[in-house]
Amino acid sequence: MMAYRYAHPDDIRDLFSRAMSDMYRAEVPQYGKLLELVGDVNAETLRADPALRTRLEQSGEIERLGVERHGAIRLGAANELFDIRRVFAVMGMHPVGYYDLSVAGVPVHSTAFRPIAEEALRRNPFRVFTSLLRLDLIEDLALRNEAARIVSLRRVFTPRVLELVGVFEARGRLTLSEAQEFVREALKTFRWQSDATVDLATYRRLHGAHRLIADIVSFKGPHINHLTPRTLDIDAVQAGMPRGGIAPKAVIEGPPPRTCPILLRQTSFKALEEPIVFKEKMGQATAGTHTARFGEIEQRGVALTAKGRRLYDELLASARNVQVGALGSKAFSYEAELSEQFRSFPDDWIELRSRGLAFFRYSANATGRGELPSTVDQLIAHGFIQFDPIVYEDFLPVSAAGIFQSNLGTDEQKNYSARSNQAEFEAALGASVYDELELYAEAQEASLARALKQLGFLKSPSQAHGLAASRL
Ligand code: OOG
Ligand code: NI
Repeated sequence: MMAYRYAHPDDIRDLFSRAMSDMYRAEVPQYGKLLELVGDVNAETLRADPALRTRLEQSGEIERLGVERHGAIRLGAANELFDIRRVFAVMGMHPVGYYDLSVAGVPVHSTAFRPIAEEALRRNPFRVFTSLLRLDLIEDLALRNEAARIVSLRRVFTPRVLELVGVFEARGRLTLSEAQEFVREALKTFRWQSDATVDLATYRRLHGAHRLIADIVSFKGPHINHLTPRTLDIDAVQAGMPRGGIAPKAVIEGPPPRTCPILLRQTSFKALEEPIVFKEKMGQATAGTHTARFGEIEQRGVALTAKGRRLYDELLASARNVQVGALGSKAFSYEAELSEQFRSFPDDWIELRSRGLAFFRYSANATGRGELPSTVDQLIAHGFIQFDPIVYEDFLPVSAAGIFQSNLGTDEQKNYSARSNQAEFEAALGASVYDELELYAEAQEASLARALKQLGFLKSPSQAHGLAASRL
């Protein structure tokens, strides 16, 4: 009998994210430049901060840093979202979180497909922010129906990739050669195709309703619109971008610079104006341009608990009373205001933990001294247990809206009054989304149980679980 070798989903994801990065580098040369800049800044940051290097080495984060990316796509119809979930599942990526962007004037709702298990995240944390157009937010009924009709006619997946997804679902895995073919075929969904499926007049009407609607509806597929590397020092990259001939957006989204990074800070460069060809009308194909694809970088910090997140949202909302124009007017006063507001957010790992604001990964430490004490706090104080920040693996809706907005190139603000509709999103998805806070809490508890067990402190993880719950 022939012996097959099978591909692990983590390996398929790794292969796919590298292939995607190569494709995007070829499509958007500025992305390649940005990767170089980020690589240089990361190397310099690690050189200048040996403590950070040690921490990243211990947590295994150092290996993932070089390959870490997130991308984003926008889908037009429920069946597309349903099938993309199946495609991502082959790569061990699952929907986490629900983001309602309509509150920020963007007519989509979204989730992030990403790995969930600690092992998988360490291997390659590739994530794709995936949005679904909310047709119900197109006010013009005729245009809404037209948009729905247009997207219903397209097929964004190749027949072969869906066949391979079927094989994966039936057999639970793919052989190595199937996996390679899967990556090649799946990539086609994300590529840039400059021939629009609509004529110029239709494009203009869609564009008039919202620029993003034109981007989603007018093309054959959901081209990847950015691919974001992770930097250890976003302020340095932001400062370095103009020197490399890249124009960044005015302000960095998210929290201000801090000693202990929290959540996520992001900045982007403006979308490219790209040549496209509209569908023929009366024998006449028209050339035009479309702006969709851009570049982004991010710096990730510790995941916050619900309590920490509430504080973050509150402080951010206060700072955002200073409205920054798309062209950067008032950028300085916004940054000053942001730093001022965030002075009340503890910037010290010990306090972040003791006040229950952030999630941490616990590990047993051989250097503890004396008798084993009986509470987690004492174990930490006596050096038996150490704690390290758990990286925030998700996204921030206010930041995402800021990124969307900056690429609209204007202060265009629409306010949709419709309520968020997670139930409808999940119905389209064909699954419920994971709750990111639960995932972080589980990772934290599991790490504590492991550490306690290693110290011989408790016999069973379930006892450790009780201790974790009662003493944290
Ligand atoms: C997605 C924007 C959200 C982020 O990093 O917050 C995003 C999009 O433009 O489609 O990628
Ligand atoms: Ni992004």
